[in-house]
Amino acid sequence: MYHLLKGLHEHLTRKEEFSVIIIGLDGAGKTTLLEKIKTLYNETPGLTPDKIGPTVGQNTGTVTLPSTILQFWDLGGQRGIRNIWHRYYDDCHAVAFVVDAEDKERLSEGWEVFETVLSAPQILNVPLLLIANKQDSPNALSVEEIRQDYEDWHQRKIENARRGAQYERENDRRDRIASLDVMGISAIEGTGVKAAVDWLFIRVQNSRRSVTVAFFTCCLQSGRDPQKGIGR
Ligand SMILES: Nc1nc2c(ncn2[C@@H]2O[C@H](COP(=O)(O)OP(=O)(O)OP(=O)(O)O)[C@@H](O)[C@H]2O)c(=O)[nH]1
Ligand SMILES: [Mg+2]
Repeated sequence: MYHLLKGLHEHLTRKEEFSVIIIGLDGAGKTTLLEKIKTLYNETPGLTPDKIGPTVGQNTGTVTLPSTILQFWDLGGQRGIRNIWHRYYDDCHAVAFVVDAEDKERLSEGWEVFETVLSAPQILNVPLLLIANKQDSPNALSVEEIRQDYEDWHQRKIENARRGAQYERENDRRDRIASLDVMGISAIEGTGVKAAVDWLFIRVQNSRRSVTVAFFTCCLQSGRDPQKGIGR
């Protein structure tokens, strides 16, 4: 019992590291968001917007919170680069999908890409936050308008594809859409950025806790030492 409690204590007080991927179309503001996160949370400020160019590959940033380390992976959003995103899915604990709420012309393109992300089996149960960026712009759609635009787009799509297996898969996706969280930010001004990081932090913590509870329940039932982990 001593080992069990010691293991539980060590497990709960250890700073765990979680990976968050930031994806979305090119120009959505992902790198501006990452750099603003660095400025808000780290001693060394991130790059200012005038120093940021299109991302070819990835950028990373780390934020150390009292109990957790969040490692952000900002992935380039240009068409030719999107096909590397899936390589990050297996190891990520949360997904932030950024849309440019000001660029109405490209919303449909964004939703097409968003749907392929939603349907990736590796991240089916991973917390996913939809971020409506550029809320500082007077032309930006609000959070509610962005959600509505996505729902309308999705509705049109399933009406065009009400057939067999494809329609059945839509039921799973509809559940995810119903519980989809959308938050508005301005990566340039920093408005809403801390709230979005809080959301990601809370969601990865919650998923960690459910894994921890399942793990220690398993150890209690089997008499296994939790410090030795599963499978030894
Ligand atoms: N008005 C406004 N402009 C923004 C905001 N965030 C980013 N931008 C601008 O949007 C443009 C694209 O920003 P990036 O951060 O490079 O976009 P990205 O999503 O990283 O693009 P890729 O690296 O090509 O995938 C730049 O001109 C930014 O200054 C914002 O919150 N408000
Ligand atoms: Mg970028």
